[in-house]
Amino acid sequence: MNIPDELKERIKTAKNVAVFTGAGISAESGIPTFRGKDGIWNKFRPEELANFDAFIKNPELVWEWYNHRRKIISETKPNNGHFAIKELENIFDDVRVITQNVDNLHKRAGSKAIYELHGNIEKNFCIKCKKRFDFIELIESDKLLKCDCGGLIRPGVVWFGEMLPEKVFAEAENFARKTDLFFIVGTSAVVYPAALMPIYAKESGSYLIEINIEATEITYSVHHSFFGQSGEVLPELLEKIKLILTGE
Ligand code: BV8
Ligand code: ZN
Repeated sequence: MNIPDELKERIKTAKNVAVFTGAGISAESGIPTFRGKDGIWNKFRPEELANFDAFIKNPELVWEWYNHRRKIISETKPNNGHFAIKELENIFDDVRVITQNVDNLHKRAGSKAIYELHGNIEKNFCIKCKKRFDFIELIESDKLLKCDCGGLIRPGVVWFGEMLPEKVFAEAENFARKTDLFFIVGTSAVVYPAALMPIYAKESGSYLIEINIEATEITYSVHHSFFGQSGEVLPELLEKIKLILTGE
């Protein structure tokens, strides 16, 4: 793996590091991506399921789809890419994950600072009284669940057409603007406003590093891309960073 000289210099002085992730980082854990060839969207289109109207029109189908995804997630575990990101915390002063993923794998890998821009599939709430129903053992109950107020219980994820959690977004943006290094891992960078994060970082002088199996919408605007599986590239990059910092 070749590290450009400018990146070597940036690594030596970096303090604040963000890792912006998408579905691709969880692919090697066995969770299908959204738009890849085995993407979950291939069977359904976002417009069909990941939006509030679809849930009101056909709550059983949408609930079943999320339960299906929860089942997949419950059988997976973080991969070497997630663990390498966690390990960055031992190298740089302030490392934070800004994720679009709802699968909880960064938390299970031990990352301490995570901004979940699109919510979390294990969180649920009543659409009427907003009561939270986190970590229900939903997997047994394929059937739709109702709150004691009679309202439908929905997944605590951000659907298309919905606002992202304002405080989380603002804090993630604020940190992105303070970073020295900004990693972009396993995302097609087509979903907004999350895809603004790398732009905020670049505007503020951060060095952008993409890790993906192929070129994406963001490739033309990053400083350097490493093409390969994130579960392989990230651990290798971590070792290189350690060597650079020990002067070898
Ligand atoms: C909002 C939670 C408005 C739910 C998700 C036209 C143009 C621009 C924008 C829009 C538009 N029309 C509508 C919009 C807005 C829309 C949007 O951006 N649409 C896109 C599709 C065009 N955005 C919204 O609706 C957002 N809300 O705008 O609200 C508003 C404003 C004011 C007031 C009220 C409302 C809400 C967006 C959030 C949607 N929710 N998820 C759920 O999960 O079910 S989005 C969903 O996509 C996931 O969160 C996912 O993470 C995210 C992004 O996808 P990726 O993570 O990038 O995944 P993808 O499969 O695309 O790519 C995987 C990548 O990994 C690929 O590049 C692949 O090469 C790579 N890869 C694969 N394997 C590996 C790998 N890389 C490395 N290693 C590997 N092994
Ligand atoms: Zn309720």
